[in-house]
Parts: sequence; structure tokens; C-alpha cells
Amino acid sequence: MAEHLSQSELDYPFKLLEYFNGFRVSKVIFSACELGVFDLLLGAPGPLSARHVAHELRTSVDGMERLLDALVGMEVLEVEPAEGTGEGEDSSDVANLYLARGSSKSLHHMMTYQNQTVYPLWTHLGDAVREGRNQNEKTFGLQPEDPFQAVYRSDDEEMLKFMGLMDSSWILDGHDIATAFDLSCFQKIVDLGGCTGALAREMAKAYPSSSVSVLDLPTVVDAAKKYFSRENDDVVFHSGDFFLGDVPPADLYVLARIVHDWPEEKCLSLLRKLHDTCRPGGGVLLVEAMLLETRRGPLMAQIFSLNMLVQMEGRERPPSGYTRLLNDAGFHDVQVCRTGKSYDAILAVR
Ligand code: SAM
Ligand code: ASE
Repeated sequence: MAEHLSQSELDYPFKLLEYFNGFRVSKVIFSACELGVFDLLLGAPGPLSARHVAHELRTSVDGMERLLDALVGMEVLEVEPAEGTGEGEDSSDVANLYLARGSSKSLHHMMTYQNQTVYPLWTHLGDAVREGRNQNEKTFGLQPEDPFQAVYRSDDEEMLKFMGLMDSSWILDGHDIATAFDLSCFQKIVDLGGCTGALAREMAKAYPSSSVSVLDLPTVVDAAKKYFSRENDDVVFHSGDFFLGDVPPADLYVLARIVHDWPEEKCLSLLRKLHDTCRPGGGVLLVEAMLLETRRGPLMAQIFSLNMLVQMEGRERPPSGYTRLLNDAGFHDVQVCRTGKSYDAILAVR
């Protein structure tokens, strides 16, 4: 192990200390987000003092001062001269674009979900590693047949939070995924487990002469139509269960963040069904955060793989893992496209 650490790390473990603080650093952002700090600053005509922010958001002045100071330390906020009061806090462009609730590229749902659902699960990472299974029972008192019964536990609120998280990923990566390969030859595209339809809309935008539809569980489709629909929506929704019964016929099946949720056998039986349903020349597009062939990175994909252990039943894979699954299901000509962002694309044809 020691040879992987630089000499300066041995003199003083800068990198390790930074990792130790990772949880608290992200908590600063999540808490500021939930308190409404970024929305207030975005809406304000100029920089605001900590006292003013505390007053508006009904928090302690002392606590808010320390929180804002930390956000300045993280370069999420900037200190500007403010009228009358001397100095004040102002949002950086990045905070206005990604952290404020109202912005078109807001990652608010991603932060809420990490903070309220992912972090509690990760409290039990050690147990997940020891036991080799997810921690839904310990964390939420649920051990259902299927991990999505835990994801969508109880009320609509949990489901909407998860759907918000899924939706927000495609704000960042949707266009790169839709255009990773030229998919214009596929007339009918079905996004299986397509959730809110966010990626499907990117596909419809990139391939205007193709028809794009989404299949998801009935309750998810109802919520997608009710809370995530667009004016002049060009995406059609179908209710169903991709493990039970038939899937709608298509030239291209998209499986975005589906394979990584499930154990190998379930993935294989789903892929075999798609192989049997699609015509020759038809294909399947997998969208996942792909590990390097050596599994030595990227760190984000390694962390996602642990997240699948803690919350789901699946894992992240290197290219060879997807190639083998696809070949075993009967697909050929597997092509891999790394986008350089969080998610990558894998295309195979029948
Ligand atoms: N593809 C979307 C994306 O990447 O943003 C959502 C991925 S999410 C991790 C998995 C999706 O599969 C959820 O929308 C979930 O409701 C759906 N799903 C889970 N089990 C399903 C089943 N048996 N049949 C159809 N959809 C299912
Ligand atoms: C899934 C994706 C996610 C299932 C559960 C999930 C994510 C969080 N929980 O398919 C998004 C990826 N983010 C992380 C932290 O893994």
C-alpha cells in the first residue's frame, strides 16, 4: 500500500485528511441548500450579510456566519463589498446555476436524495461489506423482495425524491449519452425503466425522426405524467414490469442505470428477453458509470458500485463485464463510448 502514497503524504497525510472531511464538506452544501441559502442569494439584488441571511431564513446568526464562512472556504460563495454593512456573501456562478432551486440546471434533488437517503444507508457501509448485501432493513426497517419497494417505500414523497434524483443526472449527461453513438437508424426507441422520461426526451431531441417511449412501473408512470410532464411532450409512457411478461416491440432498447441495480441472473434474463423481442439489426443501449478494465478507477464509478451494494442488488462493471453479459444474451458488436462525464454508453446489436 505504502508505495501508492507519495513521500509528502508520508510526511503529512494531506489527501487522507481531506478524505476524512468529505462527509462534512458535503453536509455544508446540503444544509445550506435545505435552509434555502442559495435561493435567497440568487434572488437578492446584491451581496447579503450573514446577519441578513440568518434573519431571512430564521436561523441563528452565529451558526449562519460559520456556515457561510465555510461556503466561502469551499469557493461556493464569494465575499463582496456590500452597501452599508461592509462585506457580504454572494453566490458564485456555479452556485447560482447548480445549487439554487429555481435554476434550469438545479441539482437540488440530487443533494436532497444524497442527504436524506444515501447518507443514512452509507452509515452501514461496514455492515454492507461484511454481509455482502444492502442495508435497507437496518436503515429503513424494510427488507422487501425487491430493492425498489424500499426506494419507493410508503408515500409518494420518497418516490418523487428518487425520481427527482434520476431526472437531475440527465441535466448534466443527457445530451452526451444521446449522442454517444449515431442512433438515427433506430426508428422505435423504448427506454425501459425510463422513470421521469428525462433521458428519453434527450433521445427524442437528438433523433427527431425516431419515436421514443418509456416503460416503467405503473405508480412511477402516474407520477411522471403528473409531476414531470412537459408541454408538447414527444415522449409516450407505458406502464408495465420489464421482468414479467412482454416488453413493447422496439428497434432499440435503452437500459439506463438498470443493469447495475440487479443481480447477474436477472440482468441476463432481461437481456435475453430483449434479444428475443427485437428484430435482427435491432439493439440495446446500456447507460452506466463504467469502471476501467482494471477496476482501478474512476473513483466515482467505484463509489457508485459501493452505493449499489448498500442500496440495491447490483454492481458497476468494467467494459468486459458488459460485453460478456451482452454476448451471453446473444447480442454482438459491442461498442463502448466513454463520455468523460459520470455516465458512459454501451451499444450492442442483435
Ligand atoms: N433509467 C432511469 C435513469 O437512468 O434515470 C431510471 C433508473 S432507476 C435506477 C431504475 C428504474 O427502473 C426506476 O425508474 C424504476 O421504477 C424502474 N423499475 C424498477 N423495476 C422495474 C420493473 N420491474 N419494471 C419496470 N421498471 C422498473
Ligand atoms: C440507482 C441509482 C442510484 C439506484 C439507486 C441509486 C443513485 C443513487 N441511488 O440505479 C444515483 C447514483 N449515485 C450514487 C451515489 O450512486
